[in-house]
Amino acid sequence: MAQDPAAAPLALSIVVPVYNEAENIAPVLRNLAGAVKATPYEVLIVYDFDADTTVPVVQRLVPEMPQLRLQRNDLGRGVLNAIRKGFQVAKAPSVLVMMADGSDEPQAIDEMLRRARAGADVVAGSRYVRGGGQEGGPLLKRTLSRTAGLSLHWLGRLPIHDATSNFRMYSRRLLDAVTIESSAGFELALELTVKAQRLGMKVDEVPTVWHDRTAGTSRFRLWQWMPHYLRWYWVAFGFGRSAARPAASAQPPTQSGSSADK
Ligand SMILES: Nc1nc2c(ncn2[C@@H]2O[C@H](COP(=O)(O)OP(=O)(O)O)[C@@H](O)[C@H]2O)c(=O)[nH]1
Ligand SMILES: [Mg+2]
Repeated sequence: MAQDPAAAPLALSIVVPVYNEAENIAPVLRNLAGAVKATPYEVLIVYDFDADTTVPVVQRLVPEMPQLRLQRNDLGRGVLNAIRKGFQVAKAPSVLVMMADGSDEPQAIDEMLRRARAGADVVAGSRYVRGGGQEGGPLLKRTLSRTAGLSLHWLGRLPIHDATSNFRMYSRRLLDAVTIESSAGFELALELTVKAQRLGMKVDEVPTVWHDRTAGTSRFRLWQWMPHYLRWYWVAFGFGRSAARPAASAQPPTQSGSSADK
């Protein structure tokens, strides 16, 4: 899958936040490279600290996969800041977030990009539709995620069925239009989806199966992050502090964007 990243404008940036994923990263990247036909693309591996075990493994893979770029997250530790850093440096008009632990199926990416090119500003990898699914993971997390996704779809008029999966493609247009207010972990996907919907942008989905990791440990903090998810859940229903207020004051200093996140 050798390609010259300088040869043509990038079609897609893939942001992969990593935390000590030495055991997982090589098969995940090889699987990705084998699956994605949409070229050219870049893969941004975003790590928090130099001693992260993922880094040397990725360095060894670069000759084989020139589209890999190691990116140090200098916005503060944690997966949210790593993804924000990826958004800052991503160069393509479509930006996909994908995990490094094998949970996401790269076979869906080409179809996600087709939907993005057809005008969708958010394309979710969706577990709660025909052809999608979820394998493994804590029962409570799975149940809450499914309940949130399906209730937002059937009661909250969100056009997609999975509101919280972070395997999601965003348009640069959306990333430039919103001010990210998330402050915890993976609530970001819900925030961006709700804001895209409120901006009148198109939100679409592609079925995918999510697989729990087989190596390493999850750093998902269900109880700690739950209130953050709930905030965006209520905003989606039109309750709570509205995302329509000018958000410039909530803008982290490092984040680019305007206050157009109505
Ligand atoms: N940069 C960075 N990445 C992280 C951090 N925590 C988790 N990740 C990455 O985020 C992805 C999903 O994390 P994981 O803990 O498996 O969450 P889960 O899949 O929801 O259980 C993986 O690619 C992790 O390596 C962190 O603190 N910093
Ligand atoms: Mg995981």
